[in-house]
Amino acid sequence: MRPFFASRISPRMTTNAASGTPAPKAGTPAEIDQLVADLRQGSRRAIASAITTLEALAPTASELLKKLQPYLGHALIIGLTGPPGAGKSTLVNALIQELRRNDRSVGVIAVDPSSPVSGGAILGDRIRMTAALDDDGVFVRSLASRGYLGGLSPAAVRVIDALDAASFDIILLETVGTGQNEIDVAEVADIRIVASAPGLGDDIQAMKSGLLEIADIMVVNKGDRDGAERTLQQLKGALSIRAGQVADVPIIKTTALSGAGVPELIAAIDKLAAPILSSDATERRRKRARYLIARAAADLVAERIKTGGSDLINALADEILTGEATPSEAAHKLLK
Ligand SMILES: Nc1nc2c(ncn2[C@@H]2O[C@H](COP(=O)(O)OP(=O)(O)OP(=O)(O)O)[C@@H](O)[C@H]2O)c(=O)[nH]1
Ligand SMILES: [Mg+2]
Repeated sequence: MRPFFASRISPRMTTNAASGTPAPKAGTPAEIDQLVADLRQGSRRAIASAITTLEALAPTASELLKKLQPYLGHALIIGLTGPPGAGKSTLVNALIQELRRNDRSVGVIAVDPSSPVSGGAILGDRIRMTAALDDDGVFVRSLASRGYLGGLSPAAVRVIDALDAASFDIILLETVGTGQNEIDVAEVADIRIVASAPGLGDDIQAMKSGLLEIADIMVVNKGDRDGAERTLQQLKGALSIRAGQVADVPIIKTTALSGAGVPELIAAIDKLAAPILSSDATERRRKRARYLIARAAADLVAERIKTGGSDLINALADEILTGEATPSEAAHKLLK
């Protein structure tokens, strides 16, 4: 059966640039236009160059980001998160292979803090083990987490736009969960998959920190391991009491190493994706944009306060000291 949203990607016009080949830097408005045009044609060089520009916050990043906007909204954005070592990268690899069998193109952004502790491996290494590098329907980029503890940095969010504008059908975001400083995967992904696995220590405990709350789909990976069934039953129990929600979150058992369960996982994704993809893409993007504005504003205010604050902030601080205002009232005044 054809997937209901088959790839719209036109045949790639250019040959693969060897990975790591520095693409020419787009600087002038005309060069940025050319970069966007090449990226739209599927040039890997252009995609790589755009991502580098956006990630490094090069001076032209803002201009590029603006010029990508008219081309956004095609991709289904899937967040894949879960504790270190659950097998997320291996699962990404298995998902890529299965999606490519269905002729769907995949862009991957992996925030890769892979520590020796977790037993995780750099995603790039895993992908290199596959044929993905020779495939124009796949683009993988690992981003350093840069102090964002395994979540998405603001740079990673910009990179999504480059992959979306390049018309990838699916964009997979691999992160290690959610933390304070991070752009919340839950806020930018259309579908959130939370992966777990037996043997991560305290099975369900490892899933705390709000991960259960954000899951649209749960995966119990390492299905070949003893204890997978037990982990699955525990998750079922935990999900059934998930606050205020009917427990209809599918739980899929996978063995990422062999690919077992991956077609079932994709079927679960497609089921959730159907209404999302037929909904208004502009509204989905608007929701994301609102969240990003809120984040940027919060970061800006935090930065201003850290660097000594403005007269207004200092005055508000004094209002708190004298009991004139609560912190929350002061925040309201600040945003007036
Ligand atoms: N037995 C078994 N091992 C697996 C499976 N999937 C992944 N692994 C192994 O689990 C270890 C961690 O896999 P990764 O895919 O790197 O895990 P990760 O969740 O991406 O790890 P981090 O990126 O560090 O958070 C590796 O040694 C994998 O080979 C599986 O289905 N079965
Ligand atoms: Mg990983």
